Parts: sequence; structure tokens; C-alpha cells
Amino acid sequence: MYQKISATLIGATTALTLIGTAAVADDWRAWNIHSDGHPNTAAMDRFAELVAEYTGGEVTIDVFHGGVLGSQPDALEQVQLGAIDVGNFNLGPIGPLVQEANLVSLPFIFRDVPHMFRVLEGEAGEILAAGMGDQGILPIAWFDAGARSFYNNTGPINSPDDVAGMRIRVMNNDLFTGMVDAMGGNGTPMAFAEVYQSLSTGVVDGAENNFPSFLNVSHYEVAGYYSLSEHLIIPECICVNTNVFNGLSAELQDSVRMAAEEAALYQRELWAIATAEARATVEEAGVVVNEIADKAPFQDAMAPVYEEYLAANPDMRELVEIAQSTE
Ligand code: BDP
Repeated sequence: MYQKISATLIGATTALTLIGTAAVADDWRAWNIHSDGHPNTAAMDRFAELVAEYTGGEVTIDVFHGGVLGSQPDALEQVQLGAIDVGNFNLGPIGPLVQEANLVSLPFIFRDVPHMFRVLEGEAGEILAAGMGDQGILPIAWFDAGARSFYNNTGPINSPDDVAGMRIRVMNNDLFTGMVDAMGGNGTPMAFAEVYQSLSTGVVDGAENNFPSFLNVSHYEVAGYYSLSEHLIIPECICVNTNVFNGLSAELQDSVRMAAEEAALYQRELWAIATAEARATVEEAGVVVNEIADKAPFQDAMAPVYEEYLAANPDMRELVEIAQSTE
């Protein structure tokens, strides 16, 4: 009799434990702006697979590709509100929400991509990540997004004077409008999804992006000149709603971080290949790609952008100095 009761009790306890486990399983909605064929799409799919595997199915992720959950600025607000749990975001449009994130949106702040990663891995990266986490957008891994260069449908750009008079689409951040304006152009913020049509109808004369994105959304069909200004080197993140992440057990947090870091390493490998391939593909399609022999005039033209920005955001001075003095 005693044995039977205790067996029943044990059974009941096990059943309760199972119900308890099932109840805490988390299903996350993930935002991704890119479509098939873009390295970040493959990396986000890999992230979702690894999260399911490493958490033993306690966290699962549905990735919505192609920006179907909304434009990037909207999606970022949704992450802050918890309506979207996670996503692959560019830090450019995070700047208006998180002051520290603007560090990486200052034109020519990094010497090259390895320099950017060294800064992210150091003290500046810690301050930046903490600032983002405080605003509800917690970065758990960094993606490579190469360098952004100008493209347009008029002719090659070799100096800031060539940008003068051009209407250039930029991502949503005053630093980017200021950047184009400082060259005498007209910086026009616009959602990524609207750029193809705006280029083809002449609403804008040009835009700026890296090679994989320039190819993936077919901008090369409507902008035949790509000039290697490499004025912005902005990282991307896998970012999670801070409360959602902090609500996980320490063990699950480790598993999700491990999945994100592994997916990011995969993304960086794909990125290098995709950049070379995308450049070759657009050149074969007839796009004229030009190197810029002397980038100093572009860098010099950014002096007022830095001055104005740092005067309005003196707190950012230290972070900028840390980044610039990072070897
Ligand atoms: C791509 C980024 C994406 C941005 C897009 C843009 O990966 O996050 O939304 O540029 O220009 O390279 O809006």
C-alpha cells in the first residue's frame, strides 16, 4: 500500500515537472530584413536551429525573413516593447534609440572591419552593449556588415564634390543625413524596402550599402555606378529583448548565447565569400565599380559632422576617444 501511494506521488510529481517544463518553453518571433541568398538569412536560420538544439527545445524561434514584420525602425520599437523577441539588426537605426550605439555610425570611425571588431571586443564594446541592453535591445553576438559605399545612376564618385547636389537615400539616423549634407548632397532617410523604386523613378539619385545587400535587393539594376568610398563600417547584431533574455534561466541564457556566437562565426565566413561574389556578379551585370584614389577629402568633409555631434552629445566624447585609440 505504502509503496503504491509513493509510486503514485512520484508519478504525479514527474507529471507536474513535465507540465512545468512545457509551460516555460519560449517561442520567439524573429525579425530579419533580408531574403534568401543573403548571408544573414542563412545565419539567422542557423541561429534558430542551434537555439532549439542547445536549449533542448525549451526556446524555439520562428524567423520571419524579408522584413515582413515591418521596417527596421518599426521592428526595433517592437523589440523594445517585446512584440518581436529577437532579430538581426544594423546598429545604424539603433542610434536614435540608444546614444552609445551611435559610436559605430560616425563616418570613418573605424580603419577597417578588423579594427571595428577589436573595438567591439574591448571596453567601448562593453559600454555600447550595456547601453543597448538598458534600452531593451540586448546584443548577444556581432555580425560583419563590411563597409558601405555610395552608388548612384549618374556617374562615378571620386570626391565629395561629386556627391554635391545628389539626393542620396540613407538609413534612419541624423548622423547619416548630416554626412551626406556635409558633402553638399541631400541625405534622405527612407525604409530599405522603398529604395529600389525610389532609385528607379528618380526620387533619389543614389544610396549607399555593402555589396551583398546592393545585390540581394537588386539595387544594381537601377544604380549603375558603385564607388568604393567605404565611409561607414557598421556592425550588426543578433539582438534580443532584454527582459525576454533575462527571464531565461542562467543555463538557457548560456545556450542561447552559444548559439548566437556560433551563428555569428558562420555569418562572418559567409560574409567574406558573399562580398566577393556579389561584387563579381554586379560587375558582370554591367555595374561600373571604381576605387577612390584619395579618401582624405571625404574624411575631411566629416569634421563638422563630428564637431556638431560631439557638441550636442558631450557624453560620447570618451567613447569616441577609446575607439580611435584602439590599435
Ligand atoms: C543592409 C543592412 C540592413 C539595413 C539595410 C539598409 O543589413 O539591416 O536595413 O542595409 O540600408 O546592409 O536599410
